[in-house]
Amino acid sequence: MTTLAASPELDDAQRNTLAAWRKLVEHAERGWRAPLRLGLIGQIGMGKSSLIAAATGLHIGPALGSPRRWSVLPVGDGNTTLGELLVKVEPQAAELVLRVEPVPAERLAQELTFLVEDTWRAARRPPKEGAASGGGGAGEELYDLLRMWLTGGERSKREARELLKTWVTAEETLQDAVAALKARVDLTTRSAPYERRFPDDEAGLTELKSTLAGLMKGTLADAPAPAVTTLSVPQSRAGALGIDAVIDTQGLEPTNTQRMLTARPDLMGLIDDPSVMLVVCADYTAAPDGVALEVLKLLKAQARRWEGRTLRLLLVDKREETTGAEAEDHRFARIDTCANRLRQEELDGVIPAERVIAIDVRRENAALRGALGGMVDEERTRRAGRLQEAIGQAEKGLTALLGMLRAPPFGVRLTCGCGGLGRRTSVSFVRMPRSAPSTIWGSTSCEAGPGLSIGHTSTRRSAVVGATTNLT
Ligand SMILES: Nc1nc2c(ncn2[C@@H]2O[C@H](COP(=O)(O)OP(=O)(O)OP(=O)(O)O)[C@@H](O)[C@H]2O)c(=O)[nH]1
Ligand SMILES: [Mg+2]
Repeated sequence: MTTLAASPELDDAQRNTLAAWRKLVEHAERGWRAPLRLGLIGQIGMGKSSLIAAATGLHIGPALGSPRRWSVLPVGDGNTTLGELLVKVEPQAAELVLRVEPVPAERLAQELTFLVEDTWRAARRPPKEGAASGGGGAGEELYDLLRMWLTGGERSKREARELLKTWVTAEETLQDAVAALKARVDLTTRSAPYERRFPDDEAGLTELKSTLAGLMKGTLADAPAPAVTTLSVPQSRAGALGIDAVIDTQGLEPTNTQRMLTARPDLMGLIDDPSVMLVVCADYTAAPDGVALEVLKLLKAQARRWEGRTLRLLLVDKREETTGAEAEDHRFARIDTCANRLRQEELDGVIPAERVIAIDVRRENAALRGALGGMVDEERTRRAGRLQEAIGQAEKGLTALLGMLRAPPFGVRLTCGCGGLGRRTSVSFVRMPRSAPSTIWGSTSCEAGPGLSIGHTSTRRSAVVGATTNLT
């Protein structure tokens, strides 16, 4: 196969131009192929984990009534999810696989030192100065985990704190206190990767539920502090959502939101990545709450770069009664009020009213799946649009080039996406004999004038790019 760039008829400038077009199509093709990932962001205790558990089939029995009963993902009063939790949908998998990427040992040691220092100093300060310890934010939950480990398993956080204070203040110097506490934690185990498999049935789910709960609370023997927890779920369980992965995040405190948000690389990573579909979960009665507003403002600041992001603002409806005409009217009014507020904040460009939705996960699983399915369709269309645009530009470029060369003795074929899902994408402009057949690799190719054939193939979802324009 001779590439067009290697043709002797072309000069260097023309070759460089070709390379630039190829890059453009390659980039769009990579975007097209990128896994369909959905991230949930919101204040602590808003209902992110419950929603994900319902949507991905991670429930024991039907996902009806209180999520605390059926959700396999840890659900609680807030501060429940620790680190990032990734639910991956695996087409071929037959069992549930839990993998934990730990918080690195150095960071654990550092946190432990901070914790001891805070406790030691606080215990020695006069009471009026003795404000609450802990750095707040993302580190706060790690502190709680460390407290649990140091003081032993199932104790309450308050009890754990008291016990820790007793041990720490028993030491003469701060240095001794740090050394004594470090000796109590097996940092090697607590920072080693962890993996477990569970059968994909009710018993397996029940076991997984308690394992995950123990992991997040720090009571699971020999398990690390989780930085990223990955849960692989068979496609048959997750159903036909079409999503490759759903990302659950650690909730944000409602105070100091802007600072907390920008200090969280995991959340900023999701916000900055235009290929991630986003659901911002907000409080039903207060939406758009502080966290939602800050996330939307950040997205607005990027709007020029990432136009048309696939995004929803989801009001988690936790009212006692969410069925019946009255409850329904209330919901419409609430969404309306929320949309008005977004307009006042000039955020309706980022999230128009029709993308504000409300769901009560206790009884609206079908609506939830419908909403997520709609996001997937929207994202696919958006990506296809980008790819088509890039192909269109490359085609125009090729036409111009062939015009410059005047009656070249060859034809051109544009191929891309032949690498297969997850493999390297190749985009090339191939020099073809003039007599080459007009249809190459199936229905997505088309004849484009005498000797010129522009073909595009994508092994996946090829129909969407079938509308390659004819260049005659
Ligand atoms: N009524 C009702 N309650 C819900 C819904 N979603 C979640 N809850 C309850 O809200 C509480 C918090 O839910 P989680 O799923 O733990 O919330 P989260 O956002 O993951 O919380 P963190 O991980 O702590 O940030 C739990 O008591 C759930 O039972 C919902 O749609 N309706
Ligand atoms: Mg959670």
